[in-house]
Amino acid sequence: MGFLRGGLVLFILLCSFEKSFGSRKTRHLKWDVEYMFWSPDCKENVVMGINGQFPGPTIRAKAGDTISVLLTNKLHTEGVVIHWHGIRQVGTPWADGTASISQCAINPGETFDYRFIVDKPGTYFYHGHFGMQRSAGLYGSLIVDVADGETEPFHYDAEFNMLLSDWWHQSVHHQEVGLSSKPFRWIGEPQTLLINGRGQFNCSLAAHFSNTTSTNQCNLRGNEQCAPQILRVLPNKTYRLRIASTTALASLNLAVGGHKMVVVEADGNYVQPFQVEDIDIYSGESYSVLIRTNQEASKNYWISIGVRGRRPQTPQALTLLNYAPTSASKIPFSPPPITPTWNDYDHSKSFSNKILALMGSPKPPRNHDRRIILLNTQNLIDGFTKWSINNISLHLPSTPYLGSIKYSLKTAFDNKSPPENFASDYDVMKPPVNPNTTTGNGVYMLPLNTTVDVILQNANALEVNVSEIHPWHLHGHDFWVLGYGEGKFTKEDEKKFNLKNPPLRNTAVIFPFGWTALRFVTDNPGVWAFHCHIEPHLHMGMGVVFAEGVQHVNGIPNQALACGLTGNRFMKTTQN
Ligand SMILES: *[C@@H]1O[C@H](CO)[C@@H](O)[C@H](O)[C@H]1NC(C)=O
Ligand SMILES: *[C@@H]1O[C@H](CO)[C@@H](O)[C@H](O)[C@H]1NC(C)=O
Ligand SMILES: *[C@@H]1O[C@H](CO)[C@@H](O)[C@H](O)[C@H]1NC(C)=O
Ligand SMILES: *[C@@H]1O[C@H](CO)[C@@H](O)[C@H](O)[C@H]1NC(C)=O
Ligand SMILES: *[C@@H]1O[C@H](CO)[C@@H](O)[C@H](O)[C@H]1NC(C)=O
Ligand SMILES: *[C@@H]1O[C@H](CO)[C@@H](O)[C@H](O)[C@H]1NC(C)=O
Ligand SMILES: *[C@@H]1O[C@H](CO)[C@@H](O)[C@H](O)[C@H]1NC(C)=O
Ligand SMILES: [Cu+2]
Repeated sequence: MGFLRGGLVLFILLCSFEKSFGSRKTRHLKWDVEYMFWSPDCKENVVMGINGQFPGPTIRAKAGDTISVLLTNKLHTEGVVIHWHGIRQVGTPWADGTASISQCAINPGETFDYRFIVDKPGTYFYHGHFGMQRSAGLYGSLIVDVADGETEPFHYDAEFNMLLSDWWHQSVHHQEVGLSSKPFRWIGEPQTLLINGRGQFNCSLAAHFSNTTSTNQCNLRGNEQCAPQILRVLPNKTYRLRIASTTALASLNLAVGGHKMVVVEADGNYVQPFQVEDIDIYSGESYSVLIRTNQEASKNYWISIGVRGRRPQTPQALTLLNYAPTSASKIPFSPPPITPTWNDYDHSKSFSNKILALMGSPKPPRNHDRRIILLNTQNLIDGFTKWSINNISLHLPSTPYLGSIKYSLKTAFDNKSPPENFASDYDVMKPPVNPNTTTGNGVYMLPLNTTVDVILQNANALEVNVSEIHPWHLHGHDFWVLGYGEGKFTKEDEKKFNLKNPPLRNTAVIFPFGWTALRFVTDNPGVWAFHCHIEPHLHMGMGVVFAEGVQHVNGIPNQALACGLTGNRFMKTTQN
């Protein structure tokens, strides 16, 4: 009797457990990272692949799931880490995958268990975050569906995933040496733009529409590594395109010939739906757009991606929207959509300003506790070209901050707090009067439960009348984008902040000679990188580090600490 009753209670407990947590899974993955031959753009090269794939495998999970990636470094001579871009890592800051910040790089032959919860549905991706390994091809998609029983606030019949990147023929090692040489050698524009790791160099899928005889028509059978993935659709349906950009450099614009797009998600957050002909997407961003297949089904349509914000020297990336039952080999009747002029910033700003939070999204606190103004400048150190933030070019320490701050290892990095503003007489419209700057690795220490405003202030680079686009990405958080403006930010500009429905994002761009205002609340103990997502810019020092309530972080795995000064400490404690 007692046994039966006990059994019944256990049964009821199990049922209720199933109900609340039953759908939450741990998804176990085993990955090997290695260099391999691949032909991303029909020209064979060396890429950094995962389990023999490029791009790496797509992770698909449901909100609330735990992801466990047992990552083994099969590179022979360098460390590796992987960052899960857009995942906030609440409670697991050591799994953020930033070398020198959240963990020690994983040495050749070693394995690290990245274990974290994906708490929010959305379109995300992952990528290397050590040296310039993202440029070497270490990336893939991470898609989080709504939890069982939940629904998205929009309807669609099916979806496609489009991970966008840019590709150079020169090796990443060659690129890194060039960037850190005197005089500096710029990497130049990419040879090819890739969609899901596929592009075509020295031939065009749409050569017929070109008036130059130098453009060859691609001659692909369809099974090549560089053959485009065609989006096969049925008429009169709604498709969700999940678009993410992990480019090293290029700002992109995407359009679907003959079809309008309705933007519904940005960086894993729902936005108020709005319709556009094309979207701009910067490195580090993601969007979901809906398209309706309401065009003539007897034709195919181009999907085209082109470069913005820099004088383009890279052909458009193309693929086809193929309506069943039309043959995919049928060339569309009109040329691919034309990318808006590279320096038509009004077009870009108009798009950015349309992005607003969906009704019911969390609203920002009305006031800030602290305001950090970050001036972005291009500089020189002993003749080496750098990027700096408030006159400091970030040079990461050998001991990761998470461990060194947790264990108060004061000699691990510069304890002086970096500047929170810049000289009021600095003219952002002119090249720096004195271009000289210094390297540093100080940290902005942020107490918990603080509302922080960050004003990103763009400026003139070293060359007269040149100011570049920088997409800034924050780890560990989404921030509200309160506004964009021209010239130097002033106290007056604060009145124009959008506190009503600013979008939550993890990446926001600063336009040339402009500023962007962000707000976030320090509610996630950890050490978080905040940096320009352009790979060579970060490599040249364009980033800062925020430390947030690190004393509340418990359970850092020893493996994340096994280098630098924390490495010594870890060895001592295990010997005792
Ligand atoms: C481009 O393709 C043409 C024709 O297929 C070939 O002759 C030429 O060598 C190629 N150029 C490069 C740079 O690969
Ligand atoms: C090719 O030339 C025709 C006629 O001059 C022009 O209408 C068309 O826009 C051109 N196409 C491209 C891709 O330049
Ligand atoms: C799609 O819908 C349109 C209008 O609703 C209709 O005219 C057309 O026949 C439909 N096409 C197909 C293939 O169902
Ligand atoms: C900048 O540093 C260089 C040495 O790297 C020096 O020659 C130059 O005078 C400095 N410029 C200024 C304006 O201080
Ligand atoms: C950066 O540092 C140099 C050298 O100390 C100084 O002359 C210059 O004014 C500083 N620039 C800014 C933007 O603060
Ligand atoms: C955070 O700070 C606000 C006011 O600054 C206070 O009302 C609130 O209780 C604090 N929350 C926590 C969790 O400490
Ligand atoms: C920079 O821009 C200003 C204003 O548009 C112009 O007067 C000046 O000639 C430009 N200078 C150079 C070097 O291009
Ligand atoms: Cu940048």
